Amino acid sequence: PTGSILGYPRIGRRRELKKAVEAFWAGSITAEELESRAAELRRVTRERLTSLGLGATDSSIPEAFSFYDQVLDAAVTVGAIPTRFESLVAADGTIDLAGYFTIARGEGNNTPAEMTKWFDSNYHYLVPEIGPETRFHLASDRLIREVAEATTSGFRTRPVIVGPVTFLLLSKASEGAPEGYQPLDRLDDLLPVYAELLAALTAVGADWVQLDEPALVSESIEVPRAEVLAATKRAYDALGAAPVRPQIFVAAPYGSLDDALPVLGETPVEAIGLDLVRGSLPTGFRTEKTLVGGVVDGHNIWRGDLSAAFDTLEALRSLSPSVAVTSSTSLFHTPHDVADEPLLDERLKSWLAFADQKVAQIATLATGLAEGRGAIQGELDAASAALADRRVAPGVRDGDVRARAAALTEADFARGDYAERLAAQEAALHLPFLPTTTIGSFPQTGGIRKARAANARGEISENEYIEFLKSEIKSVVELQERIGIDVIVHGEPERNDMVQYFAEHLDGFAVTQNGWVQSYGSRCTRPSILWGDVAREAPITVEWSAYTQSLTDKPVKGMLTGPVTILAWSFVRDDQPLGETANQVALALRDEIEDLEAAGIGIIQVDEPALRELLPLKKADQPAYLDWSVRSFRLATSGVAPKTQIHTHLCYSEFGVVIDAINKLDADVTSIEAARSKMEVVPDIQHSGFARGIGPGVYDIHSPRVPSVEEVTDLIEIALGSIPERQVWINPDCGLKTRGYDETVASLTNVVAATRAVRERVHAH
Ligand code: THG
Ligand code: ZN
Repeated sequence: PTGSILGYPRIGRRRELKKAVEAFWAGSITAEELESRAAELRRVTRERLTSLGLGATDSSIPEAFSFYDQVLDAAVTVGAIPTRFESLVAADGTIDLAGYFTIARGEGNNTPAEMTKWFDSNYHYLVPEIGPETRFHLASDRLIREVAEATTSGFRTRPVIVGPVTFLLLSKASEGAPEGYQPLDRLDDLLPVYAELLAALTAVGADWVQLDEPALVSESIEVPRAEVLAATKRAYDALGAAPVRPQIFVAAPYGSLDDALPVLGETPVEAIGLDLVRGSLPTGFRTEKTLVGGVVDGHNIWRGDLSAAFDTLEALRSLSPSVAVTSSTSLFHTPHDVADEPLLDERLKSWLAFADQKVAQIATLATGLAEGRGAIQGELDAASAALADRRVAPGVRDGDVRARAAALTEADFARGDYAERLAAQEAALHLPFLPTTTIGSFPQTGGIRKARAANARGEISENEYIEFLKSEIKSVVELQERIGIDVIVHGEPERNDMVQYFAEHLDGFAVTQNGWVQSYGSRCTRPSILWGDVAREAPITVEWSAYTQSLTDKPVKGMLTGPVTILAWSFVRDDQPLGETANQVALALRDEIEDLEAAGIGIIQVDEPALRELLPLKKADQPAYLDWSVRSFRLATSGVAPKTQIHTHLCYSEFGVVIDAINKLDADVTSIEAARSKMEVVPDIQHSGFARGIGPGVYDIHSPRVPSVEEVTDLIEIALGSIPERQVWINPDCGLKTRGYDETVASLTNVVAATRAVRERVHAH
């Protein structure tokens, strides 16, 4: 093939897959019905990709469907089923659709597979568990059936599966595995299963197979590089020697292959995919293999510089006589189609490319490769014109915003001495020992969602909606007072999403109607588009917080989303360094914080759950990232008086690498996720010399389980075991928006009871 993509959104233009999967979970459709809706989606996708210019029969179209997650698919394909789910495996070694979902979602006491971030994206995969007991075998013929389905309907598609090296590098050792055991130790047992799969794919008509090996570009892998490279060589020598197989295309999205490229070059694989958006053109490497240049960014929504992309492909020709074009990553990080956004500004739309537009761009570049630049000059010029228009369009560069950023000095990034702040805050807030609070959101009930939708449709007036939200806030405040929480929140009933809400209220952002992307499983988000200079026209949250404070004598905590998280969960302009954009968002937040303070709000939380998420995969890039991200948070928060207490919240575990950065945020109080890991992070925090307030979560909000008073007491005591008493705050792991009211009330009641018990125990000494 001369033009291809590494993958395509699986969820469907109107989230058809999400709806079908959730209907199956709810028991309202059968497995057969789910299968037939999925087959229909795959059929529509193949037709669509053909109409956008990919070859129907030349293996250009990836066969990359998944019901839930591609890593879980690979695990189920090779029979890597965690022992606790063994009962789901049929006598013939296979697992059905219901069993597949059970691994993803858990059942009773069997916890689901752990979920974690897929490279530096906002997608989350399920972590396979591999131990000496794992019995690799070809346990699912799903991929084989999908290729056969395509062949039967007149297509010749290219099956896609996570490659064996990445599969094992992303796995964790199973619970019973001996000390020092590494999943990669099992490579030689795994490869025959991949070889068997390759033979079966050949039998149903696959000419090519795509093996995704993104782990080869990442330096966040704990296995020593030399072992990774040796495994890569062994794996692809072995698969290359498989007696019956399609041609092998190894794709390496999310960065540059560096020293893994020559290693792959010495194996028998036929094609290598390079991410030439994140990575640059390799030097000193030549090959006869096909080099597939990933020059169209699969990870953002910009139309980009098509002419430069074509230049890169032409330069790639000096490395190999055979060059093809693809996306830098799978397109599943982008929404389906700009044409599905009738409400979006036409000028903005002309700068955008969602998945379908990117496919068309790739088809254009493929034509250019085959017929020369002249054949596509019109398209290249049109893309350049859109780019030029973007540079000069109103709002992209705002003189006032830029002047303000240019005038910043170091003083704008620093608060005063912490001891002084602490004394002022204690005098102002009068909080008890071990203060209790929540992370901010309360359950988003059906009633809240219905009212929001009715308001959006104009069925209830703005006034009625505001009154409704106020009554929600009032009942959430009363509830917290009844339970005995010390620092009160308003519960965020007015917010759909903690990023989109701010995007809707700031200049420089646009929001989409149908721009869904998969976050994990059936869950999707609609990232906002940050296209221009960011400014705040008017206060956003101040009225809600001030109203809340009018209802209670206890301190109310104002709730904002931090600059890094707003960037991480949006599609961000690519025409200036992220750090500059982050500072613009920070300045808008700084104004909001100043207004909250002036309205009498003495505690303000600025959430940064995504601080870890944007951390670059290459170690050399990490210090610069940590520097601008920390600075943007400090710019947002350092304008307040010493007596105003700044909180932050982080989740999604794995704090180790960023713990020093968390410290540098200089927040007065930091709440983190800790309950799920039984306070595992607490000693790390202590060793890092963290000297300010810290609230390790004592209630795992990811599960509907209500923790007992004893359980919470134990967790608090563990925290007190390594953190000085005066620093400790008591809070849940995360916001409560996904929980129901019954479990929330029961859990918070137990949290407060446990806190009181520990307070008494400590005071008795
Ligand atoms: N907001 C945004 N991005 C995020 C999160 C977020 N990325 C990381 C993390 N949180 C992902 N977690 C979730 C959790 C729940 C949902 C999506 C991502 C979710 N989505 C609804 C769904 O798919 O049904 C749709 C929500 C909506 O209607 O807006 O439940 O919190 N930006
Ligand atoms: Zn959280």
